[in-house]
Amino acid sequence: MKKNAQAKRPTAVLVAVQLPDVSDHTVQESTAELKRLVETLGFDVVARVIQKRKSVAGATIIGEGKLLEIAKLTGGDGIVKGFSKHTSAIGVNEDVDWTEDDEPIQSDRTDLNTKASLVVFDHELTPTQAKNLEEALGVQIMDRTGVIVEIFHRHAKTPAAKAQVEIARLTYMTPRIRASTGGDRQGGGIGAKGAGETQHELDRRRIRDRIAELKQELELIHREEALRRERRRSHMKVALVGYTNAGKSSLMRSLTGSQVLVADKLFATLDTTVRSIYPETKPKILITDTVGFINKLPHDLVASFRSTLDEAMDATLLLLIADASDPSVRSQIDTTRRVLTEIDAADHDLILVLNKVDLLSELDKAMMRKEFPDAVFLSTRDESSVEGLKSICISFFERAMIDATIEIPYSSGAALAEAHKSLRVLEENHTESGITLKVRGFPQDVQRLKKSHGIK
Ligand SMILES: Nc1nc2c(ncn2[C@@H]2O[C@H](COP(=O)(O)OP(=O)(O)OP(=O)(O)O)[C@@H](O)[C@H]2O)c(=O)[nH]1
Ligand SMILES: [Mg+2]
Repeated sequence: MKKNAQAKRPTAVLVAVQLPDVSDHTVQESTAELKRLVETLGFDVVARVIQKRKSVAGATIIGEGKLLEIAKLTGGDGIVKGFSKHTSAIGVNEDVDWTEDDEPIQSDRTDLNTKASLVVFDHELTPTQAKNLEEALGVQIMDRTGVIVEIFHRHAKTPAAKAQVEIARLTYMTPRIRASTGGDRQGGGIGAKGAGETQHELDRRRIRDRIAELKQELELIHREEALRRERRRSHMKVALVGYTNAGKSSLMRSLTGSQVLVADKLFATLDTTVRSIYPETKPKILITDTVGFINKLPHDLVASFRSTLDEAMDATLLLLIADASDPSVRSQIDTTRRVLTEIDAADHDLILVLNKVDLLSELDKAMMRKEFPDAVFLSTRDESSVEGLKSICISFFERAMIDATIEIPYSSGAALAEAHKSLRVLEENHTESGITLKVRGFPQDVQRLKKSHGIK
């Protein structure tokens, strides 16, 4: 039953160009990740094509021979119409090195009778390249960015995430409108102007207006979020950051007992969730789950998700979660650190958490412990290891706390309520003039309480 359902999944072919400065390992890692991205979109990947070339310029990115080979998998004729006649018009880069390596296509499935309905390139395609490839291969063409944008589009749940993704999607689509509409008007010739041109302009203006509208909507949402953040202002905030699928949401579940979405998909989480650690501590430790990172994350998406990450940047402590069982764990950690630098969070206190150790052999575990002596090793499926991490977080905050004595007059009920909220009250003594509290908390919180209520 299940097998049948799987057989019905549409199929896709992956294509990557290996540039001279890119190692075999990197290109394998990148296409393996692209495979997971494409699978997240619901496709079975049936073949992987890697071609060594000097550049990704040129009308079709890959050489003519390889294009013909791929066309056999998709049912296309492998020919870009008008290719020889209009080379300059369709943007062939004359300097391209057409030398092809003759490695056969790596097929992930022996049965290639069904034609693939999608070809995905591990590079950003120019609109013209995408159009040429679509013509030659006769099926839908996507690039890495397009795949990620589509996954984000499908997974966005909250109004903020939806608006952010829509902006990224429209920004991605705008330059591509002309190329695809142009394809429908082949008779008019490439670059011809006329009624169609006005339509493009109209479409583009509509998109620009829609983007402006969405940005306004987002602005409002962000203001509300900033207010909410302000209300729960706390120095005991921990943000879970890391590569997509590392297990951030699973850890969020085990640390807080909340039911956030966990899924074996890339970019399952697009919305920031904040919950307090369970059982609750005094003051409360808040945990934030965030959107995952990925290598080569398109710039527009990074920009649109920056605001989502504000919540994380607001945290005092970052837990960098990485999947210890993934062969590319090192580059995942590097990517995460790089993104943290980009969003000015590189100097936050950070603990490296290597997750999914249940999938490691004893030998691998020992080797990784040697390589990452400061990391916390755990499995979100092992309660005791999660408890260990919880204690590490609690003692991290305890170290920064001080003990203080505060005298609150009976007239200041608000101050008493705030003390109970933001500090740990160790002792409460009622005297003639008021209440004397012995508290433990962050120096900043003690100061703020005293200052805002004018008390000693
Ligand atoms: N074997 C094993 N699998 C785990 C562990 N922790 C999480 N997983 C699985 O890893 C997959 C991804 O988990 P998530 O918690 O959704 O990962 P995430 O980091 O939130 O991913 P995104 O939201 O996509 O960025 C799920 O299938 C989890 O069940 C673990 O300790 N061991
Ligand atoms: Mg998640």
